Amino acid sequence: MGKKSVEVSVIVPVHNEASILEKSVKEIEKFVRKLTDDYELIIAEDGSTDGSYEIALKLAQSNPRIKVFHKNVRVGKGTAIKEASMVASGNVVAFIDVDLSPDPAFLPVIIRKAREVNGVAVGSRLAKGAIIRGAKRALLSLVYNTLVRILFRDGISDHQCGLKAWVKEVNRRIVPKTRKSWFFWDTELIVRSKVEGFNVVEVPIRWTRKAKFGARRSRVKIWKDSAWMLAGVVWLFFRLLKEGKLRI
Ligand SMILES: Nc1nc2c(ncn2[C@@H]2O[C@H](COP(=O)(O)OP(=O)(O)O)[C@@H](O)[C@H]2O)c(=O)[nH]1
Ligand SMILES: [Mg+2]
Repeated sequence: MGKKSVEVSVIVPVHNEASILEKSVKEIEKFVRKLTDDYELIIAEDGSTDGSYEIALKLAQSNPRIKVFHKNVRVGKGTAIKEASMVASGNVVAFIDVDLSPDPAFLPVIIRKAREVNGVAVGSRLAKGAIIRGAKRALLSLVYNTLVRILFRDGISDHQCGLKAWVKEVNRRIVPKTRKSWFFWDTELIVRSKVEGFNVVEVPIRWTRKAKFGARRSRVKIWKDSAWMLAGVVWLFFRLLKEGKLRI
């Protein structure tokens, strides 16, 4: 059953984002169209209790390029993106956080880069000009990224940025292998792509400290999610050793 492919699939992960969803999607589309008209935009929404799903459906009705991937129960950002990727038909698949903390002007940049290196392009906030959030998260993030870089030698300084893109081959070969969800998923995608021999490159992006569409609370629970991410790192390390993909 051949599925007609599009140039670009853009996934937007959403959990309780009713106040910004519509504005954000319009903004994202504006930047995708700078690249191509042959796109699909997949709103990957789960577990929202604020009407985000209904807004997503309304958007999809008004534009056949918009699709909705919905679950009643919250499954986490990672699983949402993974499962949306598996139904995406783009030659390049990208995702961007709906709060547009990553400047959407970099969406075309990141997509072009993934295509250019025929692998994964990872937005980076640690580059010059980027702004990082509050001190506590900045520190945790530094520790986390350093740990991952030492263990997996992937050369990536920011694993958690909400703007990434990868080519179809990565989508076919690596995405289905990912097992971990929530906020660790990105790291697993990067590390697995790298150990399988794909190019993974960082692209410096602009990051706004405040969510662009009005201050809103982060969906990240800092201690709980950090603990999960750390557990994820340990899990992935032993998992890759067992798979014979990592040498120590
Ligand atoms: N589908 C889905 N999206 C989520 C979930 N948790 C967070 N997100 C989305 O992931 C993105 C990043 O979340 P955010 O709260 O901005 O994280 P932060 O910027 O790292 O503080 C946003 O687009 C959220 O709506 C989830 O459980 N499911
Ligand atoms: Mg955010």
